[in-house]
Amino acid sequence: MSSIIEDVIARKIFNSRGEETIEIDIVTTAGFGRASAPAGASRGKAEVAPYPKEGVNTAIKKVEEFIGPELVGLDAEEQEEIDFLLHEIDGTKDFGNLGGNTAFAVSLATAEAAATSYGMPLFQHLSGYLTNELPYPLGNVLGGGKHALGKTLDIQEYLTIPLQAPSFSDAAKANVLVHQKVGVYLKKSNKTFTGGRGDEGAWAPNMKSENALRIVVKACEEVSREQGVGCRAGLDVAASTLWSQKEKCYVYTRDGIKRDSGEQLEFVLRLVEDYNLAYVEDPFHEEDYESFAELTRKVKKSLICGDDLFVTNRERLIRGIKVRAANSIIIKGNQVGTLTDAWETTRVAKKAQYIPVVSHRSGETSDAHIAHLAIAFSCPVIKTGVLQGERVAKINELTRIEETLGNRAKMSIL
Ligand code: 2PG
Ligand code: MG
Repeated sequence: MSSIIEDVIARKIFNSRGEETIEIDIVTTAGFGRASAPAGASRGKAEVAPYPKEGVNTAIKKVEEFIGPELVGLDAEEQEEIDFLLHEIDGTKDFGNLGGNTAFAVSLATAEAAATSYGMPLFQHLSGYLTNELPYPLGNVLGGGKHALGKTLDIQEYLTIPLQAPSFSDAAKANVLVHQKVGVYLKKSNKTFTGGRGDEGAWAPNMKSENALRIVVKACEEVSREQGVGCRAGLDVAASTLWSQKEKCYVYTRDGIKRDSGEQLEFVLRLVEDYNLAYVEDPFHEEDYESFAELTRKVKKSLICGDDLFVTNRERLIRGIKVRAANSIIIKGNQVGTLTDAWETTRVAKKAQYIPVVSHRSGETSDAHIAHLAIAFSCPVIKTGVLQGERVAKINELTRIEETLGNRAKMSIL
């Protein structure tokens, strides 16, 4: 059998922020898989633990002492069994023992090792030969919050999505053009702008929330006119990072404004309407299911997406579905730990007609597997930045997949 696991190797590498992270190699009789874990800066409270509390070195030791010996001899094709085993070895509810990042890197490397054992691309190994739909790229062009230093924007991410792009490569190009135009406008409107960017390659100017949104929307409209790709703007408010539990309000430090829950709802709703936003992620803090539900009821043509709210966790999603909080969910494998967990949550989302959005994290490596996951999980949207090596690694992988699919390649229906 080509996919029997012969070796498991763990090492420490750096992510795009220079933080240590884990990389796993899985060697099978005829294949090889390598995967590394990303890292969040604005993490949801209910995410699994990223590493054992002693850090990455301990995670590596645990792979060598416990995971490797258990996996050697198993068939890498048995993804569910291996993911279940990772939970068993860990023995906690939140991967506190092994670390969710450790589990995720092992899980993903296993999937890739199985795919290469049979000479298949990862997305085809996971979902079969008929799979042919590419996601729309949702790209971060401007931002601040926890992803930038100093006096910058209160809202974490200003995004663009080209919803009428005829192909993935047209869509990717449109996002780059929006990023470029936003840079030109920022330079014009602010003489002191240095061209500084945040963790995900988005511009990080010192300006007020709504002024920034005007610039992004203008750039989206111009690129749409020039390229015919229907670019619309979106936001990741990452509102848990603005929420003050003590004051019971959202504190916009740069804007010098505080908003209680009702005011936050009005504010976000007005932005959606005035700027025709296609997408709003985490407009409320991670425990406010009610406000999510109220906003979702009031918007007609936008995705309201839960990231910190759901943390890719099936139970949290089910709680949200019951009250129709949000209509979309961010899928980040390392928030739950294994591919099987992430897929299970995606499946529940699809059944409830929530749009799953496979996503990068602010600290990334050049690992491009989420490109394959977006297709395999048939996610109509992938959130993965526009510029910088670790972001374009995913975009470029999707361009290659589009080429491989040839005439069969289609953009998703959204
Ligand atoms: C987010 C992500 C990625 P982080 O909030 O959606 O953009 O940020 O990885 O820091 O959680
Ligand atoms: Mg987010």
